[in-house]
Amino acid sequence: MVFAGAAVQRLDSKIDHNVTGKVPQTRDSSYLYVTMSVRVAIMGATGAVGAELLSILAERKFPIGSLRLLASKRSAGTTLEYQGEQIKVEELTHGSFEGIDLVLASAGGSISAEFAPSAVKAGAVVVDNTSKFRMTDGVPLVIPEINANRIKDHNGIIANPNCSTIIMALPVFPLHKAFGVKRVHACTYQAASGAGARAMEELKQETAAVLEGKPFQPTVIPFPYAFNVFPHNAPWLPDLGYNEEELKMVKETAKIFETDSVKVHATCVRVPVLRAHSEALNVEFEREVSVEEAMEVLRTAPGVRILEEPDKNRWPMPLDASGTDPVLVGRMRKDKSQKNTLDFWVVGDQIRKGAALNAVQIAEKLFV
Ligand code: NAP
Ligand code: 2RA
Repeated sequence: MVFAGAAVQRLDSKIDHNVTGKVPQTRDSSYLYVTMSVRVAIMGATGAVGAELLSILAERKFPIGSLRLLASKRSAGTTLEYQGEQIKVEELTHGSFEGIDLVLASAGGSISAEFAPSAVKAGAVVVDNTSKFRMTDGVPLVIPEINANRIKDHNGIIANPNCSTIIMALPVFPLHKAFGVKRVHACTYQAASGAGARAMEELKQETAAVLEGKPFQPTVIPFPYAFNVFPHNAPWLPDLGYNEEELKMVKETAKIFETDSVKVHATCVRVPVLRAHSEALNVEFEREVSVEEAMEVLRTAPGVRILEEPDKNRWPMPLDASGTDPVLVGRMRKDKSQKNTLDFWVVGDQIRKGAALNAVQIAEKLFV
């Protein structure tokens, strides 16, 4: 009790931006106060995921002992607010990780490739939001509600799955455990924010320009985006016929579920929504499963919330999920074209559960 009070006092006190020395690794309760102070660095702090990491760390009262905000040279010297304090953004360098316990990385795959090894060398654990290490052997790919047990296998890096994978896997995994899933066919409806903060801004500006009848030259998204949809802008892989976003859903699901028996096929599409991805999931089971049985499982599935008012034809929408934690599920029905198959609709805030929240949940398992 006394130690919990000390931790609260510590959280409420000024952030020490220059903490040195190592956090004791012991879990002895006499060290609780110190152990709960984690020296955190955010790589990509000025981005869409970075901003959400800051909110979620504060919201969930993550026990921060010091906080270092890292971004490119472009942002160095600007400030970001954390719990009422203005913190200066620093340029990311290989020396940025001295005295850091936890790195939350969201500056892009090539940046993680270059800098995560330096962070690990400096003694930090990296929770990586990029795709760089997701399929690397020895790097756990974790959705805490599904495979938190894998966190302990890390060698310094733990990967966050792709947002579309997380949003699909959260409801599908408990259904798989209960009834055995043979195949998932996913069609995604992905928001602009999945392509970063600049894509969100561009969609707003382009929409305004189109409404005003003005010409608009996009610089982030390579297609007309306002009032349009297009197959996901991730690189197209002609030999496979998939794009990289679709392939991530296929491969990452197998790694997280630890089986190749659940076949995944995906068509990923970008829609002019600012935030939160939607997915239509068509799920074939090993046996006949009723809507009632499946909904019963999902009612208690961690990280999942059923949201529907069938009498009003009202189902989950991106605006329902935006800024919230759970993956919303609704509109489940039998697929009458194929036996043992249910079809349903899921929506999740991909910057939160698809990225920042999932990363902070992993960090909580490591440090709190
Ligand atoms: P974003 O909004 O474009 O932000 C990118 C961040 O990376 C910015 O802070 C940027 O800093 C920083 N950065 C870029 N180049 C850098 C460099 N050379 N050195 C240091 N920092 C650099 O992108 P995001 O949407 O947050 O995504 C970040 C990562 O998370 C990506 O790998 C993405 O695939 C992954 N992810 C995103 C989502 C999502 O929903 N957005 C979901 C899951 C995973 P400056 O401001 O200085 O340029
Ligand atoms: C998207 N894969 O394009 C990204 C988010 N991680 O939505």
